[in-house]
Amino acid sequence: MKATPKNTIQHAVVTVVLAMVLIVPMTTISVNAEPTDIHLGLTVMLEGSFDCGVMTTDLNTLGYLPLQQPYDSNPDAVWYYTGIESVTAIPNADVVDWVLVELRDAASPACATPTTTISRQAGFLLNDGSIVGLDGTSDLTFTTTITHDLYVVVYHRNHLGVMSALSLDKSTGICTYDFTVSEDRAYGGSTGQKEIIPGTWVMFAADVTGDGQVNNPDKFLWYQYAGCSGYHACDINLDGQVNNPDKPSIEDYWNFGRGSQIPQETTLGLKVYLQGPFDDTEMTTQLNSQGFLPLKQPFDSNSEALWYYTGPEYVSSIPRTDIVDWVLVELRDAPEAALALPSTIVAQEAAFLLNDGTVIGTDGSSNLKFTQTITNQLFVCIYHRNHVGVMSATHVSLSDGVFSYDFTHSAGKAYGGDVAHIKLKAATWGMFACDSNGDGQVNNKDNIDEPSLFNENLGLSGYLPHDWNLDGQVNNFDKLDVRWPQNAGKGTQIPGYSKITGNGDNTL
Ligand SMILES: [Ca+2]
Ligand SMILES: [Ca+2]
Ligand SMILES: [Ca+2]
Ligand SMILES: [Ca+2]
Repeated sequence: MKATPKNTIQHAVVTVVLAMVLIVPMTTISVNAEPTDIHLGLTVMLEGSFDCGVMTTDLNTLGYLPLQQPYDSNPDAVWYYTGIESVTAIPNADVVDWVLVELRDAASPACATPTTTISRQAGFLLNDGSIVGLDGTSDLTFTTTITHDLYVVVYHRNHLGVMSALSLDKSTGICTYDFTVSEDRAYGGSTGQKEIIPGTWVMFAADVTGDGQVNNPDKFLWYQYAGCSGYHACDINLDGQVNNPDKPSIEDYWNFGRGSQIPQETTLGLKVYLQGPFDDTEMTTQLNSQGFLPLKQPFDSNSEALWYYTGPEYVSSIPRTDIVDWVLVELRDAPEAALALPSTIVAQEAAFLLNDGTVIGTDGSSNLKFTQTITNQLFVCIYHRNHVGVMSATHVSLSDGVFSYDFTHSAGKAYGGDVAHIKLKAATWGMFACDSNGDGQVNNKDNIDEPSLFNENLGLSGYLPHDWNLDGQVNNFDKLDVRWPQNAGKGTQIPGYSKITGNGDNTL
């Protein structure tokens, strides 16, 4: 996967949240539009520094705690945060360490993915487990608007973060939540946090790399820095030294293999049809059955095409028989459709299109996932190498944890309406075929003007730009049936790529 310069869509479970303040796509508008103060009374415990019901404060007494929040130290960490919280002195002798608190606004915990994050703030963890603000005593306070339900995430720089399994009661403006009293307080239950003594639950130690997993890279890093002292990610028990007391937590018999249960991905549920292979109820899979589908994504084949993309998506074999072809999915982040210009692209990924129109990842089973922060609204573009690309007419909204969009069931589902895609049959719409050169327009350049002339390809078989119906051959079925005369003059309506069409250069 890859890869616009800005970001990626990922299948990986471990991801990075990039923005300091994240805004949920405003799919619904709250009746409580005015921001309000939310006082958080949170309690968590860290496994590393846990000692007889409280936590040690060695980093504090040794003078190792930094005066500025440390979550900007590792851009690859799940908790990477560039906030400017700082103090002139550590305000309280009971401070254990800095923690990062994140608010997510979602209809359910499963939906509370990174895109639902609305605010973050660094604070201090005291030895009794309470989290306080920079003055060392008062509750952490956020001023924000909650549209759905409020979930809270707590990160520590070398422990696995936790998210509340329950939404916080915000009716009084004071939200208390104690993670330590039951496994069910953390999302993921006993895989989300650890019972350290009977009845007390703590955050799992030893994610020294900050990637949300405890595994070999943590162990390797620890051995690399063994013997160091100070404020160090590898000092798992927070005693100021990377020393033997840290070791059990990175050995196989302790937290090895654990991973954060905080929802980290957002799923895309997309449906689109291609006109060429559409066969009354679904699309044909003849390129697949004849073995013509390439194992590497094909969108690097034409640097002049609108869909030119050099990502590394590759499969060792085509994972299922109902795959029609590769498509390229692109995410744009803009306040409205008309402003979703190429400069708003935040991610691209090549994927497989199934014969029922479903878009899936290269693993052959999962929906596409992405971890981008959408600060405005999410718009989705879909490209095919010889069909005309489409963009969602409206922003894509989150439902049950999935950003779902179906381009197929009405003219208005593609931006631009009935000139953006074609009616295949009643209440069924698909992408225009015949854009052989990928410039977003169907005209003579796709047919008789280009060096790769249709007629010169006539009779060839394989994975070919002029095989508009995707049956594996360039033949008169592509040219002589309704598609070419019907589509000549059509062009993509994707913002930034649309042009005036019907310029007289469109006839056979
Ligand atoms: Ca790790
Ligand atoms: Ca230590
Ligand atoms: Ca074209
Ligand atoms: Ca054909």
